[in-house]
Amino acid sequence: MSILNVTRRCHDCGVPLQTDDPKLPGYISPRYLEQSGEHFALFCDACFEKQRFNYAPNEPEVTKDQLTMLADAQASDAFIVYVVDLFSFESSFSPEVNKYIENLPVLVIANKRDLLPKSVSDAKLREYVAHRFRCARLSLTAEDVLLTSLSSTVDVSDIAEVIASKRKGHDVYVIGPSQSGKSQFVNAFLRGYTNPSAHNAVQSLTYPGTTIRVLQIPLDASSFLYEMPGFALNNSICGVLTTQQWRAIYPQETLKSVPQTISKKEAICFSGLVKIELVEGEKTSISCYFPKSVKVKKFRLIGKKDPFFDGLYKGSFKHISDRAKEAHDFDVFDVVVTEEGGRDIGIEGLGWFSFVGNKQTFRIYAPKGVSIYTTRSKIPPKELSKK
Ligand SMILES: Nc1nc2c(ncn2[C@@H]2O[C@H](COP(=O)(O)OP(=O)(O)OP(=O)(O)O)[C@@H](O)[C@H]2O)c(=O)[nH]1
Ligand SMILES: [Mg+2]
Repeated sequence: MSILNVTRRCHDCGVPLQTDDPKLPGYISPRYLEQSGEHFALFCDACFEKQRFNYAPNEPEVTKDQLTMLADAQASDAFIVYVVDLFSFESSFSPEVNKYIENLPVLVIANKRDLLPKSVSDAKLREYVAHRFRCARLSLTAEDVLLTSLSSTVDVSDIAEVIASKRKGHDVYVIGPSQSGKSQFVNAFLRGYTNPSAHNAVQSLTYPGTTIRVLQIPLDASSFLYEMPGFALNNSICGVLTTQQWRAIYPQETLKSVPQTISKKEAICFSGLVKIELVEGEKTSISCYFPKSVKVKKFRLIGKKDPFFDGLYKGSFKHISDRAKEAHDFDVFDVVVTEEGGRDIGIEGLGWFSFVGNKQTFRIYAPKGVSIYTTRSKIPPKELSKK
């Protein structure tokens, strides 16, 4: 009786897979073949190289219910209180959301100021935040941004006054990404609140036309403040970690800059989550702003050896995502720096590094789906602030 052997083929190009000769079509590293179950789709190394370059950072997912709320906000000329987490918010904008609020008055609460060093001035941070909002096509100035470090005792009566004077009798919608501090703000607001209406003081209601529960606080006889559920963190590092891992990584104290240098043929890893390389440009000093628990480690790249992916394979990093364990679980972005001055490259939800722009090309490996961003420096590099 003859034996039927099923030949496995590349899921992309269809060429039969082989592990003998890397120079011939269909070559796949033996370890991928060993690890894969019978029903896994496999790619030859050549196709895999191609498909792991991804140039379109993800946007946060917004639900239909959230858009229903925003449509009401738009229709009623509401006042928007947009709460962001100063540690990381740069890729948290959704064009869908912004379409609804672009013509509404917006006050930004840039929260968690305590996580950023005191050495950077409030004025610079406010301008930085306004700039990021303008990049997202919301035309704000530094005047529209307030910095806060919210806690269970902080007094927000000055912010309540700003809102009262700017909302012109209209409803207020408190919106923003998950975990940015919206509830913390609303709780602080409630500490100085007296009900000016005949409505219930605070009510958790199913928002009309949706299935989401929302806090409603009367502001006068006919207008309310609504706290909207946060926008998803699906494009943040949080999206590829378990809740426990995310809690363990998230910064608990003010970030400190870790100085490093990077040259060609070197790679810097941020735990087992992100790797950066310098593809073009001179040796560059970088300041790394990552939570303390994220270990910053430099490797030399020798030949075809890649200590980052080898380390993931051997499980030798402290933080590894179950969703980013192998090379094909990572997106690769090449950031070509054309601007001069202080620049940042950040990984949403994990941290960023800053440097002086000098025509470098950085290659960033981040778990698939996690957004990276490049922008002017949130905290100007030391070399520039001395000048
Ligand atoms: N370090 C620091 N932590 C803060 C600050 N404000 C809020 N937090 C913490 O951030 C986390 C999220 O705060 P919440 O107020 O629940 O955030 P939220 O925007 O309501 O989040 P969702 O309900 O998920 O959309 C909590 O653990 C807070 O204790 C702040 O100013 N500094
Ligand atoms: Mg909340």
